[in-house]
Amino acid sequence: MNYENILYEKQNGVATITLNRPQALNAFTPQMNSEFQDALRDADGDKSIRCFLITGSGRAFCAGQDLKGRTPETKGSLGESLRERYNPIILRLRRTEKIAIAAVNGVAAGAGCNLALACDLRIASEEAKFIQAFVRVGLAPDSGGSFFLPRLVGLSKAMELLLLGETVEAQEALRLGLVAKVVSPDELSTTAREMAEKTARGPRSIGLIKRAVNRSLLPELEAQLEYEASLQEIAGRSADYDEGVRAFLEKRSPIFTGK
Ligand code: T3D
Repeated sequence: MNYENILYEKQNGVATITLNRPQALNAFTPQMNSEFQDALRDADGDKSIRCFLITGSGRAFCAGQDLKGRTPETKGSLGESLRERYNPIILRLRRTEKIAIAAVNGVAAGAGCNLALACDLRIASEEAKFIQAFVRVGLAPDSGGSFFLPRLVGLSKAMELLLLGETVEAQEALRLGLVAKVVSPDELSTTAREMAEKTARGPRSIGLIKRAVNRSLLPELEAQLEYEASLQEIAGRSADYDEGVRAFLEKRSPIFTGK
């Protein structure tokens, strides 16, 4: 497959995928999603690769779903979109023995935030921000946000972040345990690559460590992803979601009615 919306390279046991739509803060279109899934599938099937390194180009990591394709006329079924486009990514990242690292170079919002949370390790630039943006546009969390976030930061903080949709800056993310390390923007790619190559050079047990942790999580994760999709189907049909998307595209605050 020729990639237009991602960059993909393999070196020293590490497959690096760079989301590459900087003009839209690397928001996911169906094409970028399909390219990302294809690259992950390739890396997962390549015996020389033991680590995935995921990052974004420009000033963002990923702003989640591209909302320009989500007007009332074009939005379609959000539940189906999650089942086809997002849940397979999250499941592959968790099911594989290969280690997934997110190098969060800038803002990570919505499904972009939860893509980072699904990875085994996150290293953030001082400019990174984490936003559970769903509520801002009238949606519920998806891509595993309702699964990973409470496990990472505890129930109380998770509810605060999900219900209020406020921005978590990099240092706060470190304090909360959302990320393993914060470095300057200049250091991010070198430090993330060093971490990735270290895991790629690690003993056989690296994959077994992931399997051990996954065993306690995976059955619940699969069920939760499906449940999120069914809830997002409801949210996607609401008047508030249409208003949320319209307001985002018109660069104004939404006026929600609870309907
Ligand atoms: O639909 C389904 O299939 C279900 C799945 C849903 C999963 C989801 O991810 S839902 C959540 C979608 N994402 C969001 O709600 C986040 C939307 N973006 C933002 O809230 C803000 O852009 C940020 C907080 C991330 C960053 O703010 P800021 O002020 O730094 O940048 P900006 O000016 O808002 O954005 C810069 C450009 O990127 C701008 O384009 P322009 O005006 O320069 O032409 C903006 O429209 C574009 N952009 C940012 N995010 C998206 C986007 N374009 C399309 N979709 C986006 N998600």
